[in-house]
Amino acid sequence: MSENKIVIYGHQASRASRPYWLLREYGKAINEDFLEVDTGGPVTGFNEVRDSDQFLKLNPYKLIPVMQHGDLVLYESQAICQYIAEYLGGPMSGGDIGERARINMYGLSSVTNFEPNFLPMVFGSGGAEGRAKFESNLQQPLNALNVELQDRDYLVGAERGRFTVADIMMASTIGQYGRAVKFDFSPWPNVRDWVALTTKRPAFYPPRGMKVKPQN
Ligand SMILES: N[C@@H](CCC(=O)N[C@@H](CS)C(=O)NCC(=O)O)C(=O)O
Repeated sequence: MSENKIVIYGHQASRASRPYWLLREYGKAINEDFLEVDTGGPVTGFNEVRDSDQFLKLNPYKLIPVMQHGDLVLYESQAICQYIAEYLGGPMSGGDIGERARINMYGLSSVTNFEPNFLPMVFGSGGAEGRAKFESNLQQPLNALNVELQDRDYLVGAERGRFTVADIMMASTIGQYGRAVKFDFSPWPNVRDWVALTTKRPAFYPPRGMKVKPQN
């Protein structure tokens, strides 16, 4: 990496987990290769960092994650993931304009087709009735993804595909939240297999000792 380390504002128990997962896939170590600024998170409670003038200058929307790399500042977790993959390159990034476009498509699909129904289940929104509604809303997108995955292991790349940042962006909602709520993927066997393949990767898990709760 350049002398300017990538700095991520955000906690592992937040959407910042997406760029952290990607950085671990690249073998990058926290504090050695990139920096985490612990803002707290929606599960653990936010700390004072997000209210600071410094943070609000970076992201007036006051949301995490935020990435700073030299003079570049980005918010939106999927845009941050795509920048990091472009910056670090290799097979996890798009090899040509078509692959880059498909990666962008999956970044958007993740947060439009899937997140609005998976994330509220994590928070138990609407109780049993809410859960039934979110599950019902997910039928069609999961049918579609099951078709897309019928001849491939990964979302982007020739033939059966290769693991890319697109899988991270999609599995961050479908796989991570789906597993958290014990979602039954069995009606969609191709999705079920892809969720298993992506979320069993060692880099999916924060390393032992990494902060997942605010420190007192
Ligand atoms: N679309 C944004 C969503 C960002 C977002 O809502 N982040 C949450 C934490 S995961 C947050 O900062 N919430 C604080 C709040 O709503 O006040 C992204 O993917 O980065």
